[in-house]
Amino acid sequence: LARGPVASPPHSVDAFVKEFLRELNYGQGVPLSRSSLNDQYLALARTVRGYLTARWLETARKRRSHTERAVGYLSAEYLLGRQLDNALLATDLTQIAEDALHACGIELDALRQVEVEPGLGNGGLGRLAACFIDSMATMGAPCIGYGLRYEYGIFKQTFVDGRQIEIPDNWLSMGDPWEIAHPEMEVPVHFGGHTERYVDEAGRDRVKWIHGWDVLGIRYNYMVPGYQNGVVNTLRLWRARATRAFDLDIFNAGDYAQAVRSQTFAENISKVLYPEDSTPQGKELRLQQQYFFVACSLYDFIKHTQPTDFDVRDLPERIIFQLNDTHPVIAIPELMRLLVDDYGLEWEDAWGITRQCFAYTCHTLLPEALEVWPVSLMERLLPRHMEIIYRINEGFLDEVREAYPGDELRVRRMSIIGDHPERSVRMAHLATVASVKVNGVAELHSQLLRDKVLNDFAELWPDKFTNVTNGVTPRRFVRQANPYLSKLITDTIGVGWVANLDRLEELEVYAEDEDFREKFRAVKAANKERITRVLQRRDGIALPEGHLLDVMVKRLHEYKRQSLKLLHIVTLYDGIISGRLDPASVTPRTVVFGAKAAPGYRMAKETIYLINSAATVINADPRVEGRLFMAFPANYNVTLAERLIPAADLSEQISLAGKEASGTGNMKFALNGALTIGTDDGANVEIRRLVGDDNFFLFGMDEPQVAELQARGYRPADYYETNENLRSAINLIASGHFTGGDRDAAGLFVGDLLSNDAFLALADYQSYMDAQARVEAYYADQEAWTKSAILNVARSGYFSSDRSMRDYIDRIWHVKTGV
Ligand code: 26V
Repeated sequence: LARGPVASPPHSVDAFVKEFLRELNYGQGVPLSRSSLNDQYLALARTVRGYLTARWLETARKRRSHTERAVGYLSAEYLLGRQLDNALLATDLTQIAEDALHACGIELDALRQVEVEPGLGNGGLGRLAACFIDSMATMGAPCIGYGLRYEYGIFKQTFVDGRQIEIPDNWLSMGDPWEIAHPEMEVPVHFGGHTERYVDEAGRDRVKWIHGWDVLGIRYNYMVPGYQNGVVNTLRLWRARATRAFDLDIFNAGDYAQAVRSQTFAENISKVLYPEDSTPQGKELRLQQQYFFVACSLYDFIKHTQPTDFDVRDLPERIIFQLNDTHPVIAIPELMRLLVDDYGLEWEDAWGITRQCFAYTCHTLLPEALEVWPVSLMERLLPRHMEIIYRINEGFLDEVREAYPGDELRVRRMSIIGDHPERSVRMAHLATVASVKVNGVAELHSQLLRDKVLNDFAELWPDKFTNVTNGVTPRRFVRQANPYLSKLITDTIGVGWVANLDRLEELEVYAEDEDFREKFRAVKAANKERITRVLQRRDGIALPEGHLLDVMVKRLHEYKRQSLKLLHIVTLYDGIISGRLDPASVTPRTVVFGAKAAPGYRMAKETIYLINSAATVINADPRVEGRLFMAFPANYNVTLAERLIPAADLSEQISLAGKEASGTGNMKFALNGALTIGTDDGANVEIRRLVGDDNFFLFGMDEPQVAELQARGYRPADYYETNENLRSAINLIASGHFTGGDRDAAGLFVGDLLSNDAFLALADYQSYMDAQARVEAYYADQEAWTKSAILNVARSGYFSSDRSMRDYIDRIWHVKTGV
């Protein structure tokens, strides 16, 4: 009898039908004739998963037998998107599945719609993690993703009278066929209590952490298939469960209800994703989440993935933990604790090991987004870790004093512990001190990290700092999301581009080919028809035909300046209704917004309300009919992105220069043949350099100009007073025209723009309007526009996350690829 893994089922329609019916009958317990759509979807998903399993086990077996260095990607978020199509593509089963289901009287497309996407992330950072694990699998690189299995992902957004309402995302309610639970694999995680000093048998001073309370980490595995290469890596997410001791004590004391409540308390840890993505709230539960998943992951890696005779001193040869922002940075003192307290290593030896095991990616430039944790909270929740952080800081500040004698100001600036407004741990400093490398996510961002945010550290350790420009997976965001374009590309240059996106450059010559251009336009038109059907069905929105499709989709944040986009639309509208603008001279345009606001972010929510209000009024006004249309489908997510981005003509990337670390939506649009209107910010800089100035609409101040204006003293009212169109547009909003006469409703928005405007929307307004005029003129020449769109595709191969992974491997991880 074979004790190893079974083989995959054969790649044939017959075999697929057999597996599918078996899953339906034995897995769901229903005959085909009585099965619901959900039964069918679950059976299909399990069937496809079955095809992956043998490869997954085989990948894991190979990895165990070659003890080469692996990457442990530590991320509090993975914004995965739907799994079915991706798994079908990876296994090359799409056609077989379609035929097999057809034989059973089922449409594959109907089952696709059933899947609820796992929204275990907020935005860019979480989606990036999902792209990275896809690319690592496709490159056959050893990588295990670690994170949290939130029971509730990012909230579902709905609009009631134009205002955002958040609905819990109960994504697991219909069952998740992709996860493999291991309830028997329990990892103990401790919190609270205090520490005690003692002397061990060898006469050494040691510390013991007397825990206050514990929870258990339950392992959930997800398969991460490479693109048609037989590799299947692992994403391991943790769920919190109460220990038995936790409730038994109280139970024995007779208070059953309290026992159940405390169980809930422990299990709350993995209950919900925090929906803030820029301003840390310093919430205790969030720190619990961070420590919980990181403690589980380190324990799991050391105890469960390494041979039993493994020596922790060899850890740097076996693993590099990549810290996805500061969220998992508590892993640093946790590893020190394991090495010193549990494995009995000397402090200096442990620190030498720890300093080789971590690398840190920073994803922001906003000072308010840098996480800090109050010392008081740390002492209460993780007393041993707080001691360790103090000791790390002592050693580090000695280093600083040695390098800069007498410079106590610098010592204070660089300290891991900050004093204002309260004593707290600066997680970015801790990460920087302990990491082999620190990277930003686009060239400009990395440079600003070096020159500004982490300047003192870059002076001390210049070689520690590096850049890895973000990327996106071409499997999901081109091959799956844009089947028409994919077919055109494959018909033209062959199929190799899907795993080697640089090959898109072979399309460059076709920009001059009239026949190809026509086909390219037909693809765009077909994608517009598709999004029209989607928005009709999903939101009841009727998109007009034949418009320039202008899309701004991203989290709602002031620095991203959805406000500026709104000012543009209102200016056009105002121009037409006031008679200053001849409607016939305005390019028919549909503007689509997609954006969630953090539930407690007032200004962001006001902006959503204003956009919705403007949409209602503008879409109903016959004076602009056929010229201007606005759509704001609720609940923008990965699934909608996959439909919307391929249809876009114009990509809005209009953040204030120096604020958007990279952006990744910008890359997805360019790869799908949209032209960008954008500032010199984040990865826009690199996109423009690669696609060329003629194929990109640049506007606005650059970062040095922004810094200069702010140093001079920025007065938004000056722009209002001197720019007539701007003044008129703002007045129209302030008058309550869009908000049913309610002036207060627009008050916060207008008031802030005129008196504060922290992100300089008014300063960039005229330049933005001029760039939009250039867009209109260029769009009128469809041949020229199409050429530029093709060149955007042909020159954007660099933005594959496969290339990002190459860069991480070469500059930071130094792991081997290929199986
Ligand atoms: C930050 C925080 C702050 C504490 C509260 C919870 C929370 C949750 C998520 C985040 C992440 C914000 C940083 C982020 O998403 N940055 C984005 O990362 C993208 C990938 O690198 C990049 O393309 C975007 O420009 C950047 O804004």
